[in-house]
This record gives sequence, C-alpha cells and structure tokens, in this order.
Amino acid sequence: MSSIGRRGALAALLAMVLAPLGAQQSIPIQNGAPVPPPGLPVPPLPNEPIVYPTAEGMDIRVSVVARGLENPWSLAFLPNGDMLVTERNAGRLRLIRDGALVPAPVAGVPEVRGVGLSGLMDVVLHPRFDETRFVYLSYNKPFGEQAGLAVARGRWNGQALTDVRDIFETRDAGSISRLAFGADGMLYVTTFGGTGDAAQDPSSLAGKVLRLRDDGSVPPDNPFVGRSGYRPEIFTMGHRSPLGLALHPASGQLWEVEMGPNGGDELNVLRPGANYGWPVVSYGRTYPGPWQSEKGSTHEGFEAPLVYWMPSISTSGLAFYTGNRLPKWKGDVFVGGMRYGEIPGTGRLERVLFNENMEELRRESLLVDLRQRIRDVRQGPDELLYLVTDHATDGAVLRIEPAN
Ligand SMILES: [Ca+2]
Repeated sequence: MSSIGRRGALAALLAMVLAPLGAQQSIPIQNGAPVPPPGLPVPPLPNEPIVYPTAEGMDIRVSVVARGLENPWSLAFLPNGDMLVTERNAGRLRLIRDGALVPAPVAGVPEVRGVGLSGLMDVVLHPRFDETRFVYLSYNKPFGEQAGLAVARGRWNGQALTDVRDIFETRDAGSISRLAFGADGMLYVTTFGGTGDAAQDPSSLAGKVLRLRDDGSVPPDNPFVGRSGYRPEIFTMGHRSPLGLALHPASGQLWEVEMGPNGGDELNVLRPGANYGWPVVSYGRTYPGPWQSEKGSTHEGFEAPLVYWMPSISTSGLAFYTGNRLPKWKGDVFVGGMRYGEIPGTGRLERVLFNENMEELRRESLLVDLRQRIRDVRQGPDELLYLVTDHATDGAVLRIEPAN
C-alpha cells in the first residue's frame, strides 16, 4: 500500500472511531451532575381504585387513602390503625384518623430546617408504645444557617405530642435519616454520607447507622465503644444515602437500603461494626459518568450488598411483608423507587422474593404506570401495604389490598 493509501486508510479508520464521539450530544452539567431531562409526565392520581395483575397471579387494588400532602416522607401506624405522616419541607406531622386526613397538623413538632431534601424525616413509635406513648422524629435541626440532624422524642396524648425534647443531635450530618427499633430494643438512626470521605471517617457521624438507647444515650455494648478515634454511637459505617431501615421478622437483623449515585443502589444486611464501602467501594457510576470506585464493586474488608440495582431505582423505604391478606407476597421485601435510570417520572414499587438462604429469586416492578416517587412503604396493622409518594403538590398515602 502506498503511503498516501495508508494515510487514507488511517484517516478512514480515525473517522470511523471519531464519528460516533463527534455525534454524541453534550449534556449540561450543574453542581457536578447532569441536568436531569424533563422525564415522563406524572399523571394525576386517580380518584377511583385501580386493579392490577401481578407476577404471582394475585390481583391487587390500589387506592388513595390521603392526598394533597406536601412532600410526605414517612408513615407510622398507631395501634388503632390511625397514621402519622411527616411532611418534609413544611416540617409538619399529619394525622390520618379513621381513614381521613385531619386538616390541622399535629402540635408539638420541633422547628425544622426544611430546605431542599432536608426537613422533617422519619417517624417511629417506641416498641412499648402502649406503655410509654413515645413517638420519635428524625429531622434537620437548624444550627444558625447550617442544618444538623436531631432525633426528638415526645409523648402522644391522642392528638398532639407533649414533653418533646431532642434525645440526640449532631452537626456532622444534615439531610436524610431513617429510624428503626431493633429486636434488642435499641433505636437505630441512619445518617447521610454525602460525596466526601466522611462515611469512612470513624470520628464523624456522617454516613453511619447509629445505635442508641431509647433515651438517646450510648449503649456500652456498641461495636466501637472504647476504641480510639471512633465515635461510640456507630453501629455500621460506609453508607451513602441510607433511606430505608427495617427489622427482618425472622432473623432479627436490621436491613437497610441506600441510594447509590448513578447506579449502585443497595440492599444491605447490617452487622455490628461492619463497613459498607461508600465512597471507596460501590457498584455505581458518579453522576458525570466515570465509575465511582477505584477498588471495584466489592472488596475485601467491605460488606457486599445482598441486592443491588443497576441502573438505580432511587431506593427509599423498606418493608418486609409478613401478613396473610396478600398471601402471594408473604415474606417478600418491598422497596420504594423514586426514579429509574436517572429519568424523572419513573417511580415504582419494587418487590424482591428471596429463598430461605436470603438469596434473590425474583424481582418485580409494581405500579410503574402511576409514575409516583415512592418514598416509603410500610405494612399496616390490617396486614395491607401502604405507600407514601413524595410529590410537592399532591403527595399521597396509597393502600394496596387484594382485589378479590
Ligand atoms: Ca456499599
């Protein structure tokens, strides 16, 4: 081949290699992340119940229990079936009594810093609520212009919270937090890990699951008590955005879901003292595209997730279904999803079926056509499933029951 011919062949080869790159659209980046597309329009929630077929051959009926909520975030059931619902930015606690939303918010909630994804977060009842009447709230507490994280405890008097006080606070973490009581009667508190290295820093409370007594004090048998450089509140570390926390009904272990960045949402089983990897080990990509982790998706010394999502479903909320009214789902794990593959308007409810060894067998996406941002999922005392949808103008509580 002549040198001109060779150059021509090289140019053609270069053109083939470069053409697809040159044709690639450029995506605007803001604050280090691609600006999301408009996404799919979210249709208004229907007034009438909807019946869906599901993969296990069980038809379900989905209906709206309450709507018009402002970014509702979490749901707790009182023993009589009434519900307490948090509204994030407004910092309101709402009561659904006898199936109807009470117009006035519940009194006694502390002032929150309700900016962006911050505000009033989780609400849980004390495990011996009948005796103590204690309700716990996690929220972003204002420290001047900064937001910290606090857990408040108050007594439910039937219509309001009284004797409310903070039993825990930190300036290490703002933003999201879930609460759950363990089988050991301890209160577990999740904190936001963010993008820096704080989740791997044992002297910081960011990116951790904390283990506290019901009065906020540190139990002496926590895994890092007495260890130099470690905060004694820490139960597990290396978490990014732990948005779901629930007690496994059989094993008594706490399970946790956390949102990855662009991919790499995780379902983890929490073990005392373990490190779950963020930000050094992850299945996800960073928002602009490169892989998050230099160490790979799993690495010695870091706990691997039981389940991961790639692409992300933006996990939030976690529940084990233990009831009998939805028999084909007994024992299954339910995880809320707020958007799929970084596309707004693609929320869903995810069901994961495990075998007895907690190995995943099946995964089903439910309620996809509703396109709601499912922020929380809970089982009610009536053995039905309840969802909280995180929308600013028509956030809702939905109920799933058998269709026949
Ligand atoms: Ca992890």
